[in-house]
Amino acid sequence: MTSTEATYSAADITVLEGLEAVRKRPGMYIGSTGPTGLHHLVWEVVDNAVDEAMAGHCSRIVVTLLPDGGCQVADDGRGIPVDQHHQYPDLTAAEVVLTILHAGGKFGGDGYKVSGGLHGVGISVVNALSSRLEVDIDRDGRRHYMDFTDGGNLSTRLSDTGPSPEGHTGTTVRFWPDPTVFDDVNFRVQTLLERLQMMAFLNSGLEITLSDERSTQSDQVEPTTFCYEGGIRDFVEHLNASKESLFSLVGYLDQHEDGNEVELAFQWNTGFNTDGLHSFANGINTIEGGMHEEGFRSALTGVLNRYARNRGLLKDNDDNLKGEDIREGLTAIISVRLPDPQFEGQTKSKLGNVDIRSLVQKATNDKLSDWLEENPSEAKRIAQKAISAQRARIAAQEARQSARRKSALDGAGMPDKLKDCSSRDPRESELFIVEGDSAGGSAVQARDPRTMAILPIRGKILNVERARPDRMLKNTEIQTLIQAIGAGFGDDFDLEKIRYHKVILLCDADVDGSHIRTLLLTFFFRQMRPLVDAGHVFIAQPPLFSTVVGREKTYLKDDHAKTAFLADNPGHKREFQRLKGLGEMDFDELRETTMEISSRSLLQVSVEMGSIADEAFSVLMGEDVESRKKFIQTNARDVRFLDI
Ligand code: 0RA
Repeated sequence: MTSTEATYSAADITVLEGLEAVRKRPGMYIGSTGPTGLHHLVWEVVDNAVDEAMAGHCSRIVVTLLPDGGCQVADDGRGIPVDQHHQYPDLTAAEVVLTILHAGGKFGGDGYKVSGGLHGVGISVVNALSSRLEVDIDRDGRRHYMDFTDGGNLSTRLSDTGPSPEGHTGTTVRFWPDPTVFDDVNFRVQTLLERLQMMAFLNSGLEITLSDERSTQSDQVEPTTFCYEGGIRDFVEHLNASKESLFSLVGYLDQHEDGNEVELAFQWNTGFNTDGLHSFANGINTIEGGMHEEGFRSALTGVLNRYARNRGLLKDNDDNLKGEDIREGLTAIISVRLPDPQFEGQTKSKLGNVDIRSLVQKATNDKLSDWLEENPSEAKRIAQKAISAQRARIAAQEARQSARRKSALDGAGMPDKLKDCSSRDPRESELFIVEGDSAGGSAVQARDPRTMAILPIRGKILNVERARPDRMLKNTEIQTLIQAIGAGFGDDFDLEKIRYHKVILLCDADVDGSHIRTLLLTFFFRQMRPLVDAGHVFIAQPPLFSTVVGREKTYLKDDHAKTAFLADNPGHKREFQRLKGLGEMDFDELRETTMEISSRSLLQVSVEMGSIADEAFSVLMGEDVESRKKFIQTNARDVRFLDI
């Protein structure tokens, strides 16, 4: 952070426009008059305070949502200048800053080396869009006050109201957004918290507090203070907190040159995501990326390839690591500060300054190489992870190609284990996926061979939630499933090509059976989602009990069904037979139970279930049997029984 001496005065403030235009076309200045625009007012004032912090003059910012709907932003910066303005001899500098558009001192003056570009429309915009605005300025040992009404009309001129607290300087702005301008003037705590936290991360050591004093609001919170001595290092740690990091160290480097600054923090986690790179320019999240990201990506790729070659981790014949291999599991923050940021792109959040690319590239080249030398065990783990990502990428590519070749051979590629049905009409064809070879054998005998196909699956299939595509495709059970269904997988899945309109999972009614069923559902949900969404996936469950009523055998699904049956039939004296797992059933039992049940009441994993939030699904998919059971119990009502 650069410190500028207090040579800045009213003379530096350049004046561009009046406030009328802002009220006529608010969208032009703050984006919209919806929630985004409303919160923009807060960012504008806070950005001014953060600028003071970046100039080295402010260490605390307190944002308070006032009981009557106003918002107060207090900082301990130098205070807005209170002297007479050179261009407007009748006005003080503070009055100019609050009433003349673009008079923040950021445009043209050299008072600030670096400032936010996106929100830097000037604090006068906040005034223009507020029904009331009040300012307290502590400066030169005196307290000053002024206020405005109805969109920036000076109501109480800047006046000295007495001494300021001993040694205190700073600015406090209170504003009440104009309800005739905004659709809704309620601030949202979560929106404010998220952004204030981000600002605290990007300005190490700066303390930012949010306090909500609105009594009638339901989302009232205790004051929250953000302050990060580690800055973007803490940001990376925060982003990786919910993940398993590859090593505990967070890497960091920075470089200053010609008034530009770049800061970089990074850590890898054990996951497979490649989208963990976040970039900022002058504190603004450049979600569309730009030159700083480009510079970093290309240098990162170069540095790691050189490292892996020099250490012999990559052999002469090995291909270079691709950027995506290296970025797998990377969480990184790039923060650059520059005097004249060019924001481009659809949402004006792409940094266009070409100089920044070479600056970031150079900084990363020099300093990341050093960091790798200084941290050999971390460096090795990063390289190893990238190499395994590379192998996975190549293997997945090959597997996809061979899967495509196989499906091109149409039918010829059907797995041996599949006992297909003779019908070629998918609408009447059913695929029974059966747990275990012996159950598969019985099912083959019990089936109607015209419309029912049987595919035995051995044991636990791979949890696709925890494997990259290449490993998934190496799994024979998964290959078999993909071939049998015949419509590809992942992004290439084509619902038009499915060979069966019913894919029915037959698993034992025990814990293992439910685990296997969950793994299969996970696979369908992740890799053949349209199949689930279109209602083609079913579960058949063999009953746990049977008993005889009169001359008829009755099947009872589970303990619950048995209890209910006894309540309905208090006089029932006959024994209950506990049925065995699918694999131990003989031909007759299987025909009498499973197939019977499967054609009468099937549990359809319907769109309702598919639309249960993804996170619920991940609980369902987890290894933890208890939480899965609990999930199934609590969501049972979302799962529809289908009678056919
Ligand atoms: C113009 C010039 C200077 C500071 C500010 C504006 C300023 C604005 C706001 C808005 C909220 N808090 C603020 N703090 C400062 C430079 C002052 C100097 O050179 O002493």
